[in-house]
Amino acid sequence: MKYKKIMAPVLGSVALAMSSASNAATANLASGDFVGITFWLISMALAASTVFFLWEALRMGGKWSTSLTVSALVTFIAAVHYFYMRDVWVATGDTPTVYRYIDWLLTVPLLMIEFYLILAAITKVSGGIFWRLLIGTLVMLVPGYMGEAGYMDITMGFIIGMLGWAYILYEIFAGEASKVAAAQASPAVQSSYKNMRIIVTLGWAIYPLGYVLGYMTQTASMEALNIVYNLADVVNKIAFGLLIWYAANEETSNA
Ligand SMILES: *C/C=C(C)/C=C/C=C(C)/C=C/C1=C(C)CCCC1(C)C
Repeated sequence: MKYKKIMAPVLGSVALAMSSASNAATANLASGDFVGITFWLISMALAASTVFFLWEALRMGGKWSTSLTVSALVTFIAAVHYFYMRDVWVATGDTPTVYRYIDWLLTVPLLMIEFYLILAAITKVSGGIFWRLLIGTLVMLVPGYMGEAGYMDITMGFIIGMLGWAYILYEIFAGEASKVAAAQASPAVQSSYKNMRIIVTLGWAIYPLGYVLGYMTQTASMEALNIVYNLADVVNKIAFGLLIWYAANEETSNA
Protein backbone atom coordinates (compact mmCIF):
# COMPACT_ATOMS: atom_id res chain seq x y z
CA MET A 1 0.00 0.00 0.00
CA LYS A 2 1.15 3.46 -0.90
CA TYR A 3 0.55 5.09 2.46
CA LYS A 4 3.15 2.94 4.17
CA LYS A 5 5.86 4.48 2.01
CA ILE A 6 5.07 8.03 3.05
CA MET A 7 4.56 7.16 6.69
CA ALA A 8 8.24 6.75 7.61
CA PRO A 9 9.38 10.23 6.50
CA VAL A 10 6.24 11.82 7.96
CA LEU A 11 6.70 10.21 11.37
CA GLY A 12 10.42 10.90 11.24
CA SER A 13 9.86 14.62 10.82
CA VAL A 14 7.27 14.65 13.60
CA ALA A 15 9.72 12.98 15.97
CA LEU A 16 12.53 15.34 14.93
CA ALA A 17 10.43 18.46 15.45
CA MET A 18 9.36 17.25 18.88
CA SER A 19 12.80 16.28 20.05
CA SER A 20 14.30 19.58 18.96
CA ALA A 21 11.47 21.37 20.75
CA SER A 22 12.47 19.59 23.93
CA ASN A 23 16.14 20.51 23.66
CA ALA A 24 15.51 23.56 25.81
CA ALA A 25 15.45 21.25 28.84
CA THR A 26 17.98 22.19 31.46
CA ALA A 27 16.31 21.50 34.81
CA ASN A 28 14.88 18.16 35.92
CA LEU A 29 11.27 17.45 36.70
CA ALA A 30 10.80 17.15 40.48
CA SER A 31 8.71 14.17 41.61
CA GLY A 32 6.41 16.43 43.62
CA ASP A 33 5.86 18.93 40.81
CA PHE A 34 2.31 17.99 39.87
CA VAL A 35 1.88 20.83 37.42
CA GLY A 36 5.09 19.72 35.71
CA ILE A 37 3.77 16.16 35.61
CA THR A 38 0.56 17.27 33.87
CA PHE A 39 2.75 19.14 31.37
CA TRP A 40 4.59 15.89 30.64
CA LEU A 41 1.41 13.84 30.41
CA ILE A 42 -0.27 16.12 27.94
CA SER A 43 2.89 16.56 25.85
CA MET A 44 3.14 12.81 25.41
CA ALA A 45 -0.58 12.34 24.83
CA LEU A 46 -0.51 15.01 22.12
CA ALA A 47 2.54 13.47 20.44
CA ALA A 48 0.94 10.02 20.44
CA SER A 49 -2.37 11.41 19.14
CA THR A 50 -0.54 13.10 16.26
CA VAL A 51 0.91 9.78 15.13
CA PHE A 52 -2.48 8.10 15.47
CA PHE A 53 -4.43 10.75 13.51
CA LEU A 54 -1.82 10.86 10.73
CA TRP A 55 -1.77 7.12 10.42
CA GLU A 56 -5.56 6.93 10.31
CA ALA A 57 -5.74 9.80 7.80
CA LEU A 58 -3.58 7.82 5.41
CA ARG A 59 -5.36 4.56 6.10
CA MET A 60 -8.85 5.95 5.50
CA GLY A 61 -7.96 8.27 2.65
CA GLY A 62 -10.56 10.03 0.53
CA LYS A 63 -12.49 13.01 1.84
CA TRP A 64 -12.02 12.04 5.47
CA SER A 65 -8.26 12.23 5.32
CA THR A 66 -8.49 16.04 5.30
CA SER A 67 -10.36 16.20 8.62
CA LEU A 68 -8.05 13.66 10.21
CA THR A 69 -4.95 15.46 8.97
CA VAL A 70 -6.28 18.69 10.47
CA SER A 71 -6.78 16.83 13.79
CA ALA A 72 -3.15 15.74 13.57
CA LEU A 73 -2.02 19.31 12.84
CA VAL A 74 -3.86 20.53 15.94
CA THR A 75 -2.24 17.96 18.22
CA PHE A 76 1.15 18.45 16.55
CA ILE A 77 1.16 22.24 16.95
CA ALA A 78 -0.02 21.87 20.54
CA ALA A 79 2.56 19.15 21.30
CA VAL A 80 5.44 21.36 20.17
CA HIS A 81 4.12 24.23 22.30
CA TYR A 82 3.64 21.93 25.27
CA PHE A 83 7.15 20.50 25.01
CA TYR A 84 8.40 24.04 25.19
CA MET A 85 6.04 25.26 27.93
CA ARG A 86 6.87 22.16 29.96
CA ASP A 87 10.55 23.01 29.94
CA VAL A 88 9.93 26.62 30.82
CA TRP A 89 7.71 25.47 33.68
CA VAL A 90 10.26 22.99 35.02
CA ALA A 91 13.06 25.57 34.81
CA THR A 92 11.22 28.63 36.10
CA GLY A 93 7.91 27.58 37.71
CA ASP A 94 6.15 29.93 35.32
CA THR A 95 4.48 29.73 31.91
CA PRO A 96 4.13 32.98 30.03
CA THR A 97 0.58 33.21 28.65
CA VAL A 98 1.93 34.29 25.28
CA TYR A 99 2.80 30.65 24.39
CA ARG A 100 -0.76 29.59 25.01
CA TYR A 101 -2.11 32.39 22.85
CA ILE A 102 0.22 31.52 19.96
CA ASP A 103 -0.96 27.92 20.24
CA TRP A 104 -4.62 29.01 20.33
CA LEU A 105 -4.21 31.35 17.38
CA LEU A 106 -3.13 28.39 15.27
CA THR A 107 -5.12 25.50 16.72
CA VAL A 108 -8.51 27.13 17.40
CA PRO A 109 -9.13 28.14 13.75
CA LEU A 110 -8.15 24.60 12.75
CA LEU A 111 -10.62 23.14 15.26
CA MET A 112 -13.32 25.42 13.84
CA ILE A 113 -12.54 24.36 10.29
CA GLU A 114 -13.33 20.80 11.39
CA PHE A 115 -17.02 21.67 11.66
CA TYR A 116 -16.91 22.71 8.03
CA LEU A 117 -14.79 19.73 6.95
CA ILE A 118 -16.90 16.98 8.50
CA LEU A 119 -19.96 18.43 6.79
CA ALA A 120 -18.08 18.92 3.52
CA ALA A 121 -17.02 15.26 3.62
CA ILE A 122 -20.64 14.15 3.31
CA THR A 123 -22.50 16.92 1.49
CA LYS A 124 -22.15 20.25 -0.32
CA VAL A 125 -21.73 23.13 2.13
CA SER A 126 -21.22 26.84 1.58
CA GLY A 127 -17.86 28.44 2.26
CA GLY A 128 -19.73 30.97 4.42
CA ILE A 129 -19.69 28.51 7.33
CA PHE A 130 -15.92 28.33 7.09
CA TRP A 131 -15.43 32.11 7.03
CA ARG A 132 -17.92 32.91 9.79
CA LEU A 133 -16.30 30.40 12.16
CA LEU A 134 -12.86 31.75 11.30
CA ILE A 135 -13.89 35.35 11.95
CA GLY A 136 -15.57 34.33 15.23
CA THR A 137 -12.27 32.77 16.31
CA LEU A 138 -10.26 35.91 15.62
CA VAL A 139 -12.79 38.16 17.37
CA MET A 140 -12.55 35.85 20.38
CA LEU A 141 -8.77 35.48 20.59
CA VAL A 142 -7.21 38.76 19.45
CA PRO A 143 -8.97 41.04 21.97
CA GLY A 144 -8.40 38.37 24.67
CA TYR A 145 -4.69 38.56 23.99
CA MET A 146 -4.68 42.34 23.81
CA GLY A 147 -6.47 42.48 27.17
CA GLU A 148 -4.06 40.06 28.86
CA ALA A 149 -0.98 41.67 27.35
CA GLY A 150 -2.03 45.18 28.30
CA TYR A 151 -2.74 46.58 24.83
CA MET A 152 -6.43 46.98 25.59
CA ASP A 153 -8.62 47.47 28.63
CA ILE A 154 -8.85 44.08 30.43
CA THR A 155 -12.64 44.12 30.70
CA MET A 156 -13.11 45.37 27.14
CA GLY A 157 -10.87 42.58 25.78
CA PHE A 158 -12.91 40.07 27.73
CA ILE A 159 -16.28 41.37 26.55
CA ILE A 160 -15.33 41.45 22.86
CA GLY A 161 -13.77 37.99 23.17
CA MET A 162 -16.98 36.65 24.72
CA LEU A 163 -18.96 38.07 21.79
CA GLY A 164 -16.69 36.18 19.38
CA TRP A 165 -17.31 32.95 21.28
CA ALA A 166 -21.07 33.63 21.37
CA TYR A 167 -21.01 34.11 17.60
CA ILE A 168 -19.27 30.72 17.15
CA LEU A 169 -21.83 29.04 19.43
CA TYR A 170 -24.66 30.65 17.48
CA GLU A 171 -23.30 29.30 14.19
CA ILE A 172 -22.89 25.74 15.42
CA PHE A 173 -26.14 25.58 17.43
CA ALA A 174 -28.57 27.64 15.35
CA GLY A 175 -26.79 28.84 12.21
CA GLU A 176 -26.27 27.33 8.79
CA ALA A 177 -23.80 24.68 10.02
CA SER A 178 -26.30 23.27 12.50
CA LYS A 179 -29.05 23.22 9.86
CA VAL A 180 -26.88 21.33 7.39
CA ALA A 181 -25.87 18.85 10.11
CA ALA A 182 -29.47 18.27 11.20
CA ALA A 183 -30.85 17.90 7.69
CA GLN A 184 -28.15 16.06 5.77
CA ALA A 185 -25.67 14.35 8.05
CA SER A 186 -25.61 10.61 8.71
CA PRO A 187 -26.23 9.39 12.29
CA ALA A 188 -22.49 9.00 12.96
CA VAL A 189 -21.64 12.49 11.69
CA GLN A 190 -24.57 13.98 13.61
CA SER A 191 -23.45 12.31 16.80
CA SER A 192 -19.89 13.62 16.40
CA TYR A 193 -21.16 17.07 15.46
CA LYS A 194 -23.29 17.24 18.62
CA ASN A 195 -20.48 16.09 20.88
CA MET A 196 -18.05 18.50 19.24
CA ARG A 197 -20.30 21.42 20.00
CA ILE A 198 -20.68 20.30 23.61
CA ILE A 199 -16.88 20.50 23.82
CA VAL A 200 -16.92 23.99 22.30
CA THR A 201 -19.48 25.02 24.95
CA LEU A 202 -18.30 23.30 28.14
CA GLY A 203 -14.66 22.47 27.43
CA TRP A 204 -13.94 25.91 26.07
CA ALA A 205 -15.55 27.65 29.06
CA ILE A 206 -12.36 26.84 30.97
CA TYR A 207 -10.38 29.53 29.13
CA PRO A 208 -12.58 32.60 29.76
CA LEU A 209 -12.94 31.32 33.33
CA GLY A 210 -9.15 31.26 33.56
CA TYR A 211 -9.06 34.80 32.21
CA VAL A 212 -11.43 35.98 34.95
CA LEU A 213 -9.98 33.97 37.85
CA GLY A 214 -6.31 34.12 36.90
CA TYR A 215 -6.06 37.51 35.34
CA MET A 216 -9.00 39.87 35.98
CA THR A 217 -9.52 39.02 39.64
CA GLN A 218 -6.29 37.06 40.31
CA THR A 219 -8.05 34.64 42.64
CA ALA A 220 -6.65 31.43 41.11
CA SER A 221 -3.03 30.35 41.56
CA MET A 222 -0.64 29.83 38.68
CA GLU A 223 -0.48 26.13 39.63
CA ALA A 224 -4.24 25.60 39.60
CA LEU A 225 -4.64 27.45 36.33
CA ASN A 226 -1.99 25.45 34.53
CA ILE A 227 -3.33 22.11 35.74
CA VAL A 228 -6.82 23.06 34.57
CA TYR A 229 -5.61 24.33 31.18
CA ASN A 230 -3.49 21.22 30.67
CA LEU A 231 -6.34 18.84 31.40
CA ALA A 232 -8.81 20.94 29.40
CA ASP A 233 -6.61 20.63 26.34
CA VAL A 234 -6.83 16.83 26.56
CA VAL A 235 -10.57 17.17 26.02
CA ASN A 236 -10.54 20.15 23.68
CA LYS A 237 -7.81 18.89 21.36
CA ILE A 238 -7.49 15.10 21.72
CA ALA A 239 -11.09 14.07 22.51
CA PHE A 240 -12.32 16.54 19.87
CA GLY A 241 -10.06 14.83 17.32
CA LEU A 242 -11.31 11.41 18.42
CA LEU A 243 -14.89 12.48 17.70
CA ILE A 244 -13.85 13.29 14.14
CA TRP A 245 -12.05 9.98 13.94
CA TYR A 246 -15.25 8.23 15.09
CA ALA A 247 -17.34 9.83 12.34
CA ALA A 248 -14.67 9.12 9.72
CA ASN A 249 -14.28 5.52 10.77
CA GLU A 250 -18.02 4.88 10.80
CA GLU A 251 -18.48 6.50 7.40
CA THR A 252 -15.60 4.73 5.71
CA SER A 253 -16.27 1.28 7.17
CA ASN A 254 -19.97 1.42 6.22
CA ALA A 255 -19.27 2.62 2.72
C1 LIG B 1 -6.84 24.08 22.11
C2 LIG B 1 -7.13 25.36 22.60
C3 LIG B 1 -8.41 25.91 22.69
C4 LIG B 1 -9.61 25.14 22.31
C5 LIG B 1 -8.50 27.26 23.18
C6 LIG B 1 -9.64 27.95 23.31
C7 LIG B 1 -9.64 29.28 23.81
C8 LIG B 1 -10.77 30.02 24.12
C9 LIG B 1 -12.13 29.45 23.94
C10 LIG B 1 -10.61 31.36 24.65
C11 LIG B 1 -11.63 32.18 24.96
C12 LIG B 1 -11.61 33.54 25.52
C13 LIG B 1 -12.85 34.19 25.63
C14 LIG B 1 -14.13 33.52 25.26
C15 LIG B 1 -12.99 35.60 26.13
C16 LIG B 1 -11.69 36.36 26.07
C17 LIG B 1 -10.57 35.61 26.63
C18 LIG B 1 -10.31 34.26 25.95
C19 LIG B 1 -9.42 34.51 24.73
C20 LIG B 1 -9.56 33.43 26.97
